[in-house]
Amino acid sequence: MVIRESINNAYLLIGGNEDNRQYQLEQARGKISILCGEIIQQSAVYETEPWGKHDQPAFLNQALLIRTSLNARELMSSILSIENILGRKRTEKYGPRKIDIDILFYNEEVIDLPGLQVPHPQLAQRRFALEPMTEIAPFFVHPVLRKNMTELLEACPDNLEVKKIIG
Ligand code: PH2
Ligand code: MG
Ligand code: MG
Repeated sequence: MVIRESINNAYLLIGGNEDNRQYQLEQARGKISILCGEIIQQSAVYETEPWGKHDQPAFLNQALLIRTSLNARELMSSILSIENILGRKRTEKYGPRKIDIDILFYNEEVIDLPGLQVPHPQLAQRRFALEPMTEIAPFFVHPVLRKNMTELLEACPDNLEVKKIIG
């Protein structure tokens, strides 16, 4: 019997603003590639002004495209365990964190379950997510909003600073 694993594309956004931010992202990429799936594409790392709660350090953010045989729930639970392994403490909403891994898109699927909403419901309001997404997938169309990343970025009302880190 031949069992074929399904292949799925997921766009993730990783980020954090505590301790050594580059090191946390590096650790996250390592664990993601082992526990979730191969990283096919990655954006530059961006330093981004904190969104939602201003009195905290700037974040680093990066978008990834992974190829995964996990379904969306399995992917979410692997992500939660990676966040735990990397020492994420869940405290205040929008507050500081060592590492956050969000599923932005899972194929072109629309998923609305407790604790698992895909596409990420606030993507269009967040320049810190749209800039890195536009870098790696400018023509990827949002399955609900029916606009691509370039169009969403152009229309994004968020003007918090997002700058590419060189080197
Ligand atoms: N994540 C948040 C809240 N605010 N701001 C930036 N710049 N980057 C983030 O990743 C971020 C945030 C909650 O998940
Ligand atoms: Mg988040
Ligand atoms: Mg999260």
